[in-house]
Amino acid sequence: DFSTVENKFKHGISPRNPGENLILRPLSSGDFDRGFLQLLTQLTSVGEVSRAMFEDQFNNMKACKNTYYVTVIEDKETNAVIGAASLVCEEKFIHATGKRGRVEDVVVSSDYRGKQLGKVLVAALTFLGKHVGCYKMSLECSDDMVPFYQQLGYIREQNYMQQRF
Ligand code: 16G
Repeated sequence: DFSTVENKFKHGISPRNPGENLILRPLSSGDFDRGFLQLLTQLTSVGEVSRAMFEDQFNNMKACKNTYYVTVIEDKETNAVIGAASLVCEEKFIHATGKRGRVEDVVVSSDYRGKQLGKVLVAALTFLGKHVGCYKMSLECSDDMVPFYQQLGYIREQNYMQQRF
């Protein structure tokens, strides 16, 4: 029931109806051939990922019950994956053995920007996180993306720290 998030969109767009010929659905193993990895290169470095590596990782994630909700938008006309984002649910001891939800790897193909598709992806995953019982949702983003996430209910808080290897 996406009705609670549907008022955030213009022109009748919503997670249920992302646009003409577009569908929002979970990642499938066949998305290797629909340009899923090529799409991710628009976000960051993907590296050399063979079909076997992709399938292994797909199965690893699937084996982690209720943890990885990798979601894509497919253009049914071209059979291409043109948007993607993941909800990752992290199990905790705190918050009465609660779950923390993270929005990760949000990307919309350059040809499809300005159609509210990022919003569709993040709103759907935020809704899903709440629905599966996450006590909070969080994400990391660049300064220029702050207003985008604010409109979806995210509040800037604390510091993001990292160390790279
Ligand atoms: C952004 C992404 C994060 C992704 C990272 C990749 C969102 C909300 N944030 O921070 O999920 O993993 O970029 O960049 O999509 P990296 O390759 O520098 O880690």
